[in-house]
Amino acid sequence: MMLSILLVVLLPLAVHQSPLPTDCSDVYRSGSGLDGVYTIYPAGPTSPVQVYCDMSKDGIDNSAEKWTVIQRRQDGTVNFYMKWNHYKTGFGSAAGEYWLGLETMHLLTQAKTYELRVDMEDFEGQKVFAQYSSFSVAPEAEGYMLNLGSFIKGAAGDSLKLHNGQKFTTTDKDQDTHNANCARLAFGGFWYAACFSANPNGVYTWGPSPPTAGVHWSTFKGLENSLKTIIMKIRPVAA
Ligand SMILES: [Ca+2]
Repeated sequence: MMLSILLVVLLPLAVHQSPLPTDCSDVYRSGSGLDGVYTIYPAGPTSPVQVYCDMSKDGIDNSAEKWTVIQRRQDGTVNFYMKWNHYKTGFGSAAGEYWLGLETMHLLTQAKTYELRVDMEDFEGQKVFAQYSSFSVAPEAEGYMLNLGSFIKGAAGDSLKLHNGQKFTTTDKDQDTHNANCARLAFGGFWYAACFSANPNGVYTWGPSPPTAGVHWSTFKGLENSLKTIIMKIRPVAA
């Protein structure tokens, strides 16, 4: 008796809800045009994920760009020297530094075709970016392999080419092409080859000559200078 009453009350509510947003472009479509933290549902209503939406206007027609931030470093407050399970499920805070999680990245990028933009800044205030035509992450059974389209534009240059087609490696899961474990050598977790030309998840270091591998984008600042900020963000490719 109790159950049937509940069903009568709850079902009409569920039916009339608008579709849950799967990414920041859906959030924007539902009427929220401001930068900030939002909840998305890449795997349906039981799996909410907090994410930062970069709704900044572009310089062309002043339309919002609706980027879903998947990785952000800016102040060293979050430890990125983490194990497989953390990189799989995500860590940090969507309001600050974080890693969205490989499983969520996979779910998002199997549902839509996304492009990738990587924004970065050095400690002298120079800002550059690198943009790629497509970005997707394979399922866990395929090692969360990175599938990257072509480098389109950006003064940062293409430091991800080496990492395209690589599986993800952490300190406790070596899937790179080096004899040793690149996550241990580079103090991070990434789609390492043997080992890297970009190291966005390295140890946050204040500027030059890091004692260990820092936050690097070799075609921008070489491997001697750690970056002040690096942000990886994705959005659906316009149909
Ligand atoms: Ca290895």
